[in-house]
Amino acid sequence: MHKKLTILYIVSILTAAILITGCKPKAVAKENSEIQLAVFVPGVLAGSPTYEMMDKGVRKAAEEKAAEVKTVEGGFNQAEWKSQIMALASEKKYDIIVTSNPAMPEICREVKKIYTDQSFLILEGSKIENDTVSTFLFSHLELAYLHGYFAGLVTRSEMPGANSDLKIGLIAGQEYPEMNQKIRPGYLQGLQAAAAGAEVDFRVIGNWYDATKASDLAKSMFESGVDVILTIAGGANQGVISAAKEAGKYVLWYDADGYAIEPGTIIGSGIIREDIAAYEQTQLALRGELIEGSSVYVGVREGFIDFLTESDLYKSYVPEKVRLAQDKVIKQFKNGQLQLR
Ligand code: RBF
Repeated sequence: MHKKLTILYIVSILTAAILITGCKPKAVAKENSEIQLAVFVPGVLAGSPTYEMMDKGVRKAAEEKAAEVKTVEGGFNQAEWKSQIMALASEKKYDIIVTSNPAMPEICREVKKIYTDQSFLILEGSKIENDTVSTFLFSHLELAYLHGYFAGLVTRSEMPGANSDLKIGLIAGQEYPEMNQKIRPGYLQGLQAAAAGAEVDFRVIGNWYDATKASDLAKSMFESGVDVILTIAGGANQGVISAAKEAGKYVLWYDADGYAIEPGTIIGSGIIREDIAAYEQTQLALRGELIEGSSVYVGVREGFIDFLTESDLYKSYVPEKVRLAQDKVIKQFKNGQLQLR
């Protein structure tokens, strides 16, 4: 009798466990040939390397499993993104919709309230409690710190484009929480570590495509004593490059290898490995192992963020003294001595 009760007890616990875990459906659990994935680009692919990396990563994982991918460019009218995501979800055929930028989690959560079976993965997205969408976030504090530190070394240096003012610039497409709470503070913190008392001139374009406005802003910044600008403005970055080239000043490229775009003008480049994040998370989804509401937060130490120092162009335009100092701080992030989250 006692034994029977124990068995009953174990069976009921197991049933409860199955029911509880069963409540958290996994993203994908089908035959590979039936799997269809969607990538939603909140903007356009051209000129925004992180979006291109996302698409590339999803496609690589999909190819390995013969799954299909549909990529939709949402364009620059942000008011349309929600209805575009809603339209994708209403098709009820995409096992997961992958997208990227800090504004997307909220939009996807709202759509998820209506299409409850639709799974989402949002790169560059922050989690909330009891989340219904999966997010993958990179430490912008760390990447911006590395740029700020490098810009501090440059503005203090004897490089041909550097003047005696300790002033650096940051141009953003838009102001958004990640920009104001992570990128700007990280950039300033890095700058102060390399050049105490130096200033950041921060300007906002108001969109992610207006290269003419970006160029005007950059010109006025250079005229006011800025010698190096970090530009985070998608397609509008081109305007910053042309202004810098004309003025003999410098540009930092934030999140993808930019050295070859304008050698000698783009003298520093960071990278966010959004392709690897997209690839690995899509692989998880394709195996049915991406748990809804999961979140990941990574930085330099985990290998998803870096400042690129191996390029010959970097080596030829940046003096050794500056490179050695930059190497030191990168190493501190890599070995965990420095960590900003
Ligand atoms: N970054 C881009 O490179 N291109 C874009 O079109 C773009 N659009 C954005 C729209 C919104 C609403 C927000 C919040 C951010 C956008 N970003 C864009 C910034 C992007 O998510 C990321 O922070 C930066 O590209 C730096 O990696």
